[in-house]
Amino acid sequence: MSTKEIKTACNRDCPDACGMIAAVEDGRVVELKGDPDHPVTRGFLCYRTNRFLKRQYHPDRLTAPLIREGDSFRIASWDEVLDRIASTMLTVRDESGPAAILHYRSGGSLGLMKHVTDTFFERFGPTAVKGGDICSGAGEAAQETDFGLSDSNDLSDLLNSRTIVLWGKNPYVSNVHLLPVLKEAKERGARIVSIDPVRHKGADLADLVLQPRTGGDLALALGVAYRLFNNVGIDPAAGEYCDHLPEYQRLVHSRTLPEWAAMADVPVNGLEAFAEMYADGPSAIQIGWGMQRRRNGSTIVRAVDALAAVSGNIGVPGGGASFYFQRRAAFDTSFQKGKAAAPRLIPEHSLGRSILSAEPQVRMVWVTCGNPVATLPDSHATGEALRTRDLTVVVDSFLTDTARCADIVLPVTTMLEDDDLIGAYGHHWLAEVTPVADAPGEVKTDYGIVQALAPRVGLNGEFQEPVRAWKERMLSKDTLDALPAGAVRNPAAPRVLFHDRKFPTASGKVNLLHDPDLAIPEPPPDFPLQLMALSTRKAQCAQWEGEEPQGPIVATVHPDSAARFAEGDVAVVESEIGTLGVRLKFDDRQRPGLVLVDKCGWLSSGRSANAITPAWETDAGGGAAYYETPVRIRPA
Ligand SMILES: Nc1nc2c(c(=O)[nH]1)N[C@H]1C(S)=C(S)[C@@H](COP(=O)(O)OP(=O)(O)OC[C@H]3O[C@@H](n4cnc5c(=O)[nH]c(N)nc54)[C@H](O)[C@@H]3O)O[C@H]1N2
Ligand SMILES: Nc1nc2c(c(=O)[nH]1)N[C@H]1C(S)=C(S)[C@@H](COP(=O)(O)OP(=O)(O)OC[C@H]3O[C@@H](n4cnc5c(=O)[nH]c(N)nc54)[C@H](O)[C@@H]3O)O[C@H]1N2
Ligand code: SF4
Ligand SMILES: [Mo]
Repeated sequence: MSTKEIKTACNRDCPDACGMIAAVEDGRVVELKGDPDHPVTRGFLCYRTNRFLKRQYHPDRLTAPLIREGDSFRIASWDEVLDRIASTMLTVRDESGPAAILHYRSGGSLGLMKHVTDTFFERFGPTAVKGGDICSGAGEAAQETDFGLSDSNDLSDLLNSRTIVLWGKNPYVSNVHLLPVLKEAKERGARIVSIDPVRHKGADLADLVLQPRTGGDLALALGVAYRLFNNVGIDPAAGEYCDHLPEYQRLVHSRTLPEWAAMADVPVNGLEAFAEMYADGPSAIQIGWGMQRRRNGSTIVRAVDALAAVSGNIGVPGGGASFYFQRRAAFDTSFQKGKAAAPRLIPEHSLGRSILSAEPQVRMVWVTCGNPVATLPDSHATGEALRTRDLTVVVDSFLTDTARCADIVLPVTTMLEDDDLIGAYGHHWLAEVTPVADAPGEVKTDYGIVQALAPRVGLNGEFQEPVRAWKERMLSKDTLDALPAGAVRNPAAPRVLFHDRKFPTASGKVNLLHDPDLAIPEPPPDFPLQLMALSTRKAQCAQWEGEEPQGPIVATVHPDSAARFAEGDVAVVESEIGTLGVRLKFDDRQRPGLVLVDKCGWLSSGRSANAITPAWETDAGGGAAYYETPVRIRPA
């Protein structure tokens, strides 16, 4: 049998947006490799996508629509499910208005064609959509407030840095294609600083490691700025491109350096060493996504931004405060208005409770590219909310925790069967997702589902166009024609962001943080520990490759945090909203006070940290303060 190699791209919720090469035999992918010609992928894939074929050809894959019958599902025809969905959509719109329908989309695929599903609900309603963003909302809000937008210097510009700060970022797990760039920068003499309350492998790369208390980064950033003001000095030109410099300076001097270090719970000489390395620039800060998932998360990112700005590290090669790459910047999605058009927004961080208490009622929910029962805070409330609507439709390729709460489950393609375009949030390259595998059974793409549903609810025309027409609407023809040969760098993306020191803020200058709430949230005395459910290299959020682990989830703690227990004990981690069975693992390199588990375990396997994670919001941007969950450990 002849094997064909076809280029495609990974569409998963990951900063790297890898170029892939699929070896295909008779419509079946037999091997997936990293594209050696993709400048960021460099020929390798991550742990989870190296094992994607297990998922692709898993016997549990959904291949036909399912409809609820009592406590279980039966297989149904597309006609039956689409007729039922269409009739509910029309009735609910008629009786209660389109705000009674919620279209919820998460990051199962970052493909641009997923915007067409949004557009379908916008044209039909507009319906309600999610408000805020649990993943990166707090950090994006911070950067938009400070700089007017959130974007980055070119990824390769890190090779111009003398100092690179991994501030709350674990590239070995969540951003593996940053590693070759960091290693090359090190070979060229750059020093790396890692700042993370959690000790992880990223520390192995670092010349300096600080483990501040969680949320203490605000004090740490202000302490470093203190040292700059009092020693080497800040950028003499900072006043020309920064607003609120005098107020910021007063803020920085409102505590002494030892006081800032104590607030952050780092040694004074550690803070000083960090400040010295940072001052010896150009210095680039890689702001991780983790530390903004806190109640003071947006303020932390604002403090880091301000430090980068006053030290002269914004708008220069080798500098920057990189939180995000504008992955949609090359695409024209003006055919939809998004949140601006929605009649109401249901906050994502508290989706379940917000649906349950919404007035007027949310009667129908459509979930696509997401598994919110496993991945949003307060799993039980999310499940109850979905189970108690007139109609809940879930579009997925597996019977996830969320799909189990649906009335109708629609089987959808995987990334190897989809036809789409992507940008990246970890670099500036664009790529095309090519259908390299035949879709099994009656599986459709998200767009195929919209195409079949549209005529049933009176929407025609644009939703009958071929995928290519949407792609042409979104991307210039030149770029589109170049993509089959491999990734293309977004021609409009900056090499050095803000190189002219002009910022799209109201005044055209950086808006320096100057009046923050300095309080660092503390756990209450009866729940003295903090649960942090963090990314694992073995899973993409709640998508485990191969088999999902079974048995109690492993909780890693400093031995002092579980003094009454022995390593390997089964215990119960308890928060104010629930309990989670765990197996304890001791690690004395971790900070006492933290309980570390893998994120997005399944509720149905008893491994969901989100079952005990309350729905707390970040200080801006509608993020979820996942990592602040106060807990205690008790015997099982
Ligand atoms: N293997 C794998 N890769 C993934 C994912 C996955 O599930 N698995 N998920 C993807 C997704 S959805 C996203 S959004 C991205 C980003 O995914 P994340 O895993 O969220 O990204 P990180 O930037 O590594 O942020 C996590 C780090 O933040 C640290 N952190 C938490 N609180 C604090 C704090 O208060 N201060 C400091 N300094 N650090 C703190 C944590 O200890 C951890 O090391 O990665 C994607 N990549
Ligand atoms: N406690 C805790 N919880 C967390 C986090 C944490 O750090 N701690 N991280 C959070 C973060 S950063 C994020 S981004 C969220 C992620 O939350 P989700 O986006 O809900 O995460 P996934 O488990 O990846 O769910 C995506 C689903 O989409 C499906 N899918 C894949 N491709 C397609 C497609 O083309 N079409 C359709 N319709 N479906 C598709 C997959 O099968 C999968 O079930 O989780 C969050 N949850
Ligand atoms: S999940 Fe991320 S690192 Fe893994 S193959 Fe996809 S884009 Fe690359
Ligand atoms: Mo995310």
